[in-house]
Amino acid sequence: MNPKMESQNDSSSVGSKTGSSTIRGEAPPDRKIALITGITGQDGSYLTEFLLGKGYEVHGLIRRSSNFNTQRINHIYIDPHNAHKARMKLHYADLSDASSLRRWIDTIRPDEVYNLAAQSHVAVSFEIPDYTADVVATGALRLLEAVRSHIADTGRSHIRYYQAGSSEMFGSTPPPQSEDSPFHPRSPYAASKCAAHWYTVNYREAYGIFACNGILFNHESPRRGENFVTRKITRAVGRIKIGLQSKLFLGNLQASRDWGFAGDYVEAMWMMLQQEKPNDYVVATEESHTVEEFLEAAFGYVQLNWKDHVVIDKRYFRPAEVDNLKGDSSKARKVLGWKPKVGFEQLVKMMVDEDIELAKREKVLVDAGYMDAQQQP
Ligand code: NDP
Ligand code: GDR
Repeated sequence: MNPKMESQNDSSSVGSKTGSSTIRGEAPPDRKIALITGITGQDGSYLTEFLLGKGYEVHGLIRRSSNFNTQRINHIYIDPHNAHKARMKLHYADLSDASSLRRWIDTIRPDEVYNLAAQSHVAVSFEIPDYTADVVATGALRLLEAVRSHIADTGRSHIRYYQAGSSEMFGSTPPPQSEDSPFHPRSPYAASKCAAHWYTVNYREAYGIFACNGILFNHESPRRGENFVTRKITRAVGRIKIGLQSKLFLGNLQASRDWGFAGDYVEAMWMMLQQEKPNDYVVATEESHTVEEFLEAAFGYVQLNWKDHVVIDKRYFRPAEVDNLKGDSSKARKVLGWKPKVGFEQLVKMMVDEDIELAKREKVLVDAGYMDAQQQP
């Protein structure tokens, strides 16, 4: 256990007062305040770093879990007992609990709200469709409604809202996909993201809320969840190279994705909320590669042949697949001035390098008898 997080996890909120007082009253008046749902996820951690770098105070909503779920943000966590130094603050809430969302918006009084929380795994959404819809679709609606009613009660109409939309919404629509391409979702996750997209458009049109949809294509990093295909591959490459594993079980290798770097993509989220008018934007590298090409790049980088290690396992095929995603992000490039800095090869190398280091640390634990080498991610 990280002792720093113990004090965070044993209280209902960190570094903040509940009740009638507001957190805004404690912050310098010129400091912007952001509220992030999904702060413990891949994007939440990069966005928090980015906003702290811009001088923001960042509040994250975390959900209760039986194990600590803050690994991705531990390195930027400052104990709330050092309240004047801690500009990232965490609070318990859940997208399935409307009361918690409204309460924290009233207490934090944010300038910007980023809704990144989701059951974000496409294959898992076929296993738990009802829950996925509740968090991804209705969760977004609950948060929008909390923002709307907060504005109605306080008059704080300058508040801005970002919705984490996905290229999965395009589903079987052929590439290149832009803001004008029709949605044809192929999973409960994607259908739920479509609902969240249209709730966001509706709250913008109906109530004049500054609400934006970012339609982001796949973005990865060394912090990517270990059961998404890129990280699953780079984790395996690291462990195979260090001698902790020999086989990698995968599903469909022919699917093609437009893979970018998460650190680049969170900047686009922020840029959307700095515009004069709210709008929806596709964010993508405009380059697509198959899973097989990712395998070639990742194994090839450390002089391994993926064909010696990969075993096709039917359990990783989905009931409906999205075959080919390749974005057209010309609107984001023109209007926001955004463009990706990290290319495909660089992304693969970054992820493999980090996962080799991680495997080396695992090897020390295995050799000392503290870990079973069979414990594969
Ligand atoms: P992750 O799966 O890494 O993170 C998801 C976050 O949501 C975690 O912090 C998770 O908490 C939180 N969460 C899950 N369920 C709930 C809930 N019921 N209430 C509150 N929080 C919850 O996703 P990413 O960071 O990769 O993605 C961020 C967002 O962007 C997601 O909405 C995703 O669907 C979307 N997206 C992602 C893309 C990508 O390529 N990464 C592309 C397009 C869209 P915990 O840590 O406790 O699990
Ligand atoms: P995706 O990402 O579904 O695009 O959703 P994922 O990495 O899970 O799959 C990409 C492609 O790889 C194929 N695949 C496998 N996928 C996984 N997870 N595990 C395997 O073993 C495997 N073998 C082959 C898949 O079939 C698929 O075609 C991600 C998530 O981050 C979403 O939240 C986000 O909205 C979209 O990207 C854009």
